[in-house]
Amino acid sequence: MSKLTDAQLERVTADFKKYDTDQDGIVTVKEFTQTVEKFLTPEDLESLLKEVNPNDDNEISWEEFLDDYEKDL
Ligand SMILES: [Ca+2]
Ligand SMILES: [Ca+2]
Repeated sequence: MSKLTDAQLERVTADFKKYDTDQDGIVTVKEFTQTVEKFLTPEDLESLLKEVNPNDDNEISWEEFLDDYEKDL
């Protein structure tokens, strides 16, 4: 499934943990928004959320996060 190198996997894992501010293994849309909103316009935030949370539930799962990372390589 994953074509990432160990170094890439390490980086994406660290990123995911950074967004998971309460460290429960799931990045909620709220956690993600709180982390990135200061860097983004509302429009950019909305389109980014569509990319990382394509099924539009309240969570960005590890699979969704990884998929998006692989797409952006
Ligand atoms: Ca969390
Ligand atoms: Ca989702």
